[in-house]
Amino acid sequence: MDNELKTQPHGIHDVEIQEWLESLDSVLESSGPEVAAEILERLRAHATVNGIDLPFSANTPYANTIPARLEPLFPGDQELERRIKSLIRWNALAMVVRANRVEHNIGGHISTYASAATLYEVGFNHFFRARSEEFEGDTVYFQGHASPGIYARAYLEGRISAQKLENFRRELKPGGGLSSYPHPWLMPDFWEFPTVSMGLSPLMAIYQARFNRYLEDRGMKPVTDAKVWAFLGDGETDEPESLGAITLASREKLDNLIFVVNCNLQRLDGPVRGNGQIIQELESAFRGAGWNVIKVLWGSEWDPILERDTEGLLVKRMGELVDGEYQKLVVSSGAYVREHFFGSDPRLLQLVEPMSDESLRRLRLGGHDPRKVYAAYKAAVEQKGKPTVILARTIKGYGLGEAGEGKNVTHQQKKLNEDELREFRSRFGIPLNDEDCIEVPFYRPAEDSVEIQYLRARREALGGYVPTRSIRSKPIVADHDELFKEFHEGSEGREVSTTMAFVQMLRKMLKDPEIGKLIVPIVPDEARTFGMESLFRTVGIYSSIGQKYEPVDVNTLLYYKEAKDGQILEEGITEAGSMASFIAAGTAYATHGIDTIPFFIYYSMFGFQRIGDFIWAAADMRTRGFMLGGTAGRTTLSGEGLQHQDGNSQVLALPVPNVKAYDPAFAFELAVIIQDGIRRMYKDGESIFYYLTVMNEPYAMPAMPGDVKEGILKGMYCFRRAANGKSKLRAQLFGSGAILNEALRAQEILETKYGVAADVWSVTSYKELYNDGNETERWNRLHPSEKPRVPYVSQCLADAPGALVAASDYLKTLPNMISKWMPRRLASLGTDGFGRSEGRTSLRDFFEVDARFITVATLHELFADGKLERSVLDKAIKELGINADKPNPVIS
Ligand SMILES: Cc1ncc(C[n+]2csc(CCOP(=O)(O)OP(=O)(O)O)c2C)c(N)n1
Ligand SMILES: [Mg+2]
Repeated sequence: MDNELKTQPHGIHDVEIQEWLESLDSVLESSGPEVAAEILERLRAHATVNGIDLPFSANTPYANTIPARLEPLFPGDQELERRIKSLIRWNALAMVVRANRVEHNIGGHISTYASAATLYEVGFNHFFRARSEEFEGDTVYFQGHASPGIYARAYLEGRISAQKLENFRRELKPGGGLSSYPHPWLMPDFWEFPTVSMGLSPLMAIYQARFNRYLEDRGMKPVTDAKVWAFLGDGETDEPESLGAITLASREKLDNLIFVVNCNLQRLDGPVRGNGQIIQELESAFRGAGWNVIKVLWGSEWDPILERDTEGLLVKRMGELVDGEYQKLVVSSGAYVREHFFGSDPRLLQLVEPMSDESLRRLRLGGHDPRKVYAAYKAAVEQKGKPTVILARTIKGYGLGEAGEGKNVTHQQKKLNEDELREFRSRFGIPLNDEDCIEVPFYRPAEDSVEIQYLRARREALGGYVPTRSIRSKPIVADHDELFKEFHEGSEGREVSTTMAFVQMLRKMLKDPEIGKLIVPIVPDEARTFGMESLFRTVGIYSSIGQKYEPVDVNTLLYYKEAKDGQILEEGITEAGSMASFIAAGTAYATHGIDTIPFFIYYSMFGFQRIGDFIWAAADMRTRGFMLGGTAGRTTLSGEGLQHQDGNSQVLALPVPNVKAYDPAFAFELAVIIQDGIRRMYKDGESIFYYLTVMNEPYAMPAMPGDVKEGILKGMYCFRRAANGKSKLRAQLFGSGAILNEALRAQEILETKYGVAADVWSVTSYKELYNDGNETERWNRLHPSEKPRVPYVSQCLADAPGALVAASDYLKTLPNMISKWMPRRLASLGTDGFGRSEGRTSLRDFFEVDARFITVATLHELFADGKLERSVLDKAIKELGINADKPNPVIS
């Protein structure tokens, strides 16, 4: 009776709503969910036609996506799995607490894994398949801060020793330790993917899943049902990279991709969305992007209450609270939950009347309930045609109780007092007495215990241990001399740019019987800029669905050809996405046992500067391949101005230890570097990758002047000696990239006008020279009683007379950093400062790196050494038309 009288807003009687709900229930029962969905869809269309303005919402109610009645049976031994998980929880906590007892503030995280333990354990026991000879295996990106839990599991699995665990975050201790986070560079047999710089792994996982499809569609690996799993934090989703590529995943129908977002509603400082609901926000973003979204919000204890709630009041109430309120409930008593959550409506209170306060406090969340998590994972791996995201609600610091559960400070909690340790021990049933427990020892049951036996059996059934990294590809064999020889000859006067020369090399490599198939050209919507459009037709642009349209330029020779077995990854305007493809292709030697050779060519300013952190991750991951910064050089790229003209990237490449950075001037230099790079990476298996700047300024490519290969690779060689080596006035000019031509012109001016005989050196890599110099110095310092070694730069210049002048299209710091190994003072010219929209000639005047400025710098050095009259210098400045009072390009 009561109900009938109640009204909702707008004067609707509850009974009216009840009738609609009941008729839907009966359709559901008699005809099933598909028919019910169809009716609702028709109803929605009918409403729209009749002018009803239905608010758009991509959200579903704040409830589990999979209702209890559709849950599959849990296939494992739940109690045993709980015990194993508890041991892992304990050891994960122990390694952080112990590490911080030994060394105050060494860091580590407890609460992230504490919240995610069930999400991982269900995966480890039932889903993550290992890589093997027969099966490529699943790919798992672990949340970086959850690493203690992953180590603790590997300890139980017998893969990591107690000593290593003891040395968590103390990698330099005898016997080694464990890196703070997943770093393949530091633990190359264990970790595969660096994930701790947040936002990188979701994007990398998407492109990894797409690259797996690319390999299948090109017939390079068998079609399998292997999955890519990415575990993320809910706070992490605020990084633009996290959601930045989710539409690619749905567009490409990547049903081999599963995101698991650990929604503990907290990040480092506090709630992710105190005043909102992060789960609903993510649901609408992912659903809007076409993903399958599975929410795992409530644990099994809620099911009977939900069942009693025939009016949908509880689900409605669940959707009313903001995250800040939910967080408060986590840290509150059962009585508080009753009053503040259920107390909003007497009918809700009635639903939980028979339950004690304690049982209200113990109502679990979905992400802590293995049955709910299993159901979600099973649905995710069975999903067809779409990627899946699982939004699992958890509690940050779960199980830490007073020590941090659900508290704002929990992210950084690293120490527990004695009571807190005992409490944690009791809660998870760790068999340690009160005394032992406060020492926080690692605990591993005997090898023949049921726990260890079960854990091993589960992993055996899933093919082995995860994570494991191993190199599975076979080295390539040929040396490809024939392929590259043509480029040693020069262009016979024809003017070409190094970019054009590169594209020619690429075309030849694509035809090579050994490496042709392995090449993966990657472009972020820039192929035409680099003159690569001819490749569209010859090798095709990869498209998982081929080409459903007739391209507008089909009648031309170089039409835009998309194909299912296309080789080019034309990524569109996303340097980050392209880099993620580069990483996937450049690590396929480990993930797939396939030696794909990526060539990623892009606008050089948008590489190291824009996506530096992805490049750092690529380095950590031991990625192999070639990055080509096209349209490079602050003065060589004319017209484009301040945001395009790159004088930075050769400097920004310095900190990445395993990047070989070269600024070649000529086609033969490029050929030598690429050929050697292929040998080092794909034959000798070195964990290096290359950064090559290529330019768009056309000039005649000379032939290789003798055998200078070694010099090219080491970083410098003498390209053209002075005609008159006996001259009194001598100089050494160092040029790189397109600026080498300015040095060559300066050589002529100096000789013809001022009687200075200059040798010209091509400096292909300041980075190589710098590393060599430092390494030599270091060796000498540590081996004082041995014959000192001589840096390569010093060797080259041992007998080189005269003034020293360097010019490059990058910052002056590049030449300056090797000057200390030169026999005398060095004058450096470079392009420090903001670019300008101008032509090359004006730009080189503006930045003072052209032949005239090189000439003046040389004359000035000779004057400073007392070898030249000041009047000659003064005259030269005038003669060469240099404005001595022009603004300083660095700050103008
Ligand atoms: C790019 C980046 N910025 C900042 C950090 C520092 N940081 C580490 S963990 C963390 C909070 C993580 O919150 P969330 O993603 O919700 O993960 P949770 O620990 O809650 O599971 C922050 C800010 C980082 N690791 N990476
Ligand atoms: Mg979080």
